[in-house]
Amino acid sequence: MSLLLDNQFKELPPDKSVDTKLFLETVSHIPAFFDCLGSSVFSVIKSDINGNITKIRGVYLKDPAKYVTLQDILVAEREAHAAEWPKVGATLALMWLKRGLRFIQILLQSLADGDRDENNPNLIQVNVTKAYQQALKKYHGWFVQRIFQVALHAAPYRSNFLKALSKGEEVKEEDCLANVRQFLVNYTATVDAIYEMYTNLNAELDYTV
Ligand code: EIS
Repeated sequence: MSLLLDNQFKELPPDKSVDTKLFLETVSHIPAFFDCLGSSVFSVIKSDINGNITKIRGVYLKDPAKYVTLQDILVAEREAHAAEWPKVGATLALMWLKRGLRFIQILLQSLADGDRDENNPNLIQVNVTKAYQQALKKYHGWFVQRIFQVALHAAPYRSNFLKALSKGEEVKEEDCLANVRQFLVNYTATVDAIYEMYTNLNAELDYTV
């Protein structure tokens, strides 16, 4: 069974609200995936994403009945921290987490679409760079952009990456990509819904780190 299919995102309800508990359960499987990518540069990224998830979970567990959806959390924090919001609490953690999720979405979509460097068909640098430019680059100053360059050099070969997505099992490339495409349906809808929520609540910030 593929790693991706084991941890499918659920279909959203018609109002596109994201259930906090289900969301946290599903994203909590993502950090472990970094361990199979090999390089220690990925541990920096893993701990950043882990930190985001821990922060959102911490808020949720304080009052699960109050924070049924992610929007419930943002709205409550807007009321509680009017001066600092949205640069505070789980609102800030989810603001960054969604960018990492968007990065993964664009990377997987690009692989599924068959974007590749014809001269180096087993490299994924074109796919990773596309995802970085669209999801993260504008939020990074020169230093973090340098970290990206290091991570880019450490990116696995396409064949190894697809194998890792399939939990180390030898599956045919086409079968793996079919799994990726299926995974992307609810995943993309969820990430889109979170972006839309940040726009609607005017919660998006564009400072650089
Ligand atoms: C935020 O971090 C915190 O997350 C947030 C709060 O402290 C806030 C305060 O302003 O800062 O500084 C972090 C930023 N996070 C801001 C940078 C971390 C290192 C990022 C290095 C860039 C690497 C780009 C990725 C290259 C990957 C190559 C992959 C090859 C396969 C399947 C691979 C998936 C990769 C997913 C990459 C996601 C990167 C996410 C980075 C997010 C970021 O820029 S709070 O913390 O509120 O929770 O306390």
